[in-house]
Amino acid sequence: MKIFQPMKSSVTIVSSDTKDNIYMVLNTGKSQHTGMDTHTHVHTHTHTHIYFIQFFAHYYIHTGRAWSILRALVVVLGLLCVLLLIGIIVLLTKKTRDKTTMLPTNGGQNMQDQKFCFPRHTDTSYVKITPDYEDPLTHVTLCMRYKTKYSRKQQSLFSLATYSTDNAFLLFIERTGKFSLTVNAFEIYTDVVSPPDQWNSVCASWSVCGEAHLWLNDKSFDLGKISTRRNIRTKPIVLIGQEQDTYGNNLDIAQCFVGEVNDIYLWGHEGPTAVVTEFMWMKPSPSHGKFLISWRALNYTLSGHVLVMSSTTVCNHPA
Ligand SMILES: [Ca+2]
Repeated sequence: MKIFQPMKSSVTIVSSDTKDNIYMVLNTGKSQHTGMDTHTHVHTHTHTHIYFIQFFAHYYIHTGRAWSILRALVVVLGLLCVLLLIGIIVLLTKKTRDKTTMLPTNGGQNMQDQKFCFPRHTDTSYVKITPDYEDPLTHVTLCMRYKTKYSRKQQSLFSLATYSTDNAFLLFIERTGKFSLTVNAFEIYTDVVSPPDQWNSVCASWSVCGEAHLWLNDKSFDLGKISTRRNIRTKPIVLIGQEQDTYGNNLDIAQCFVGEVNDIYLWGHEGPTAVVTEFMWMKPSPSHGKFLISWRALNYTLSGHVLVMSSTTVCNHPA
């Protein structure tokens, strides 16, 4: 126990030692026992400094200075631990947030490292995707990757139909093995040949002003103008693997796609160059822009014989 109590012009310091003796040290240089203890005896001492030394020895050792230092250390260590914990939480939160921006935002499925395999010639196998947009489109950019064994076969890569127009936005490989692009039923034939037996990255864009472009792997092609002045209507149906001749129907086995597809993206805003460049060169696939279709958040349904598999799994289809 220790009590510090000012008394008029003098200082009274009472301290208990290990024998429960209580000493009063006065600034007059005399010490008196307080008489509060059962082992009472009174000391009068003229050597003030000795009592101060005794007192401080008691104070530092017996009355808890060591405990105070220990407590301070524990508090400091505790604070450091709390700061460390806060730092870790902040870092983890940031990492989670960064990761979250790459995850599906529309409830769709993240298809990264997967692909669709169309192994057979059919008129029933397709992937149906419903892009979600509320206003008619004045700009469209499509990007996707595909692989097929066929060099000279009609194949639909991306068929977007609206209620009023079946070929509202169609990327197609003609019997010649060359691409064609159709927007609102206006068709452009290209001289760009689809290479067989390899993965191809292809993009196509159109704006309501008429400009149309095609990109294939490391090359870009100005397709001139597609003379439709209409927007692409809302509530479209997209089929991968089949070509629609009516809204979601009238499929032709001669135009089915046989092979593998992945990384399907559709954007509805201006400036296709930036997203196409990212798509062609960046790994992983594009992270910016507002998607109408995103491979990282894909809402789709399967029909017929379409396989969803890892991008490293072999998709066998007949030669
Ligand atoms: Ca059609």
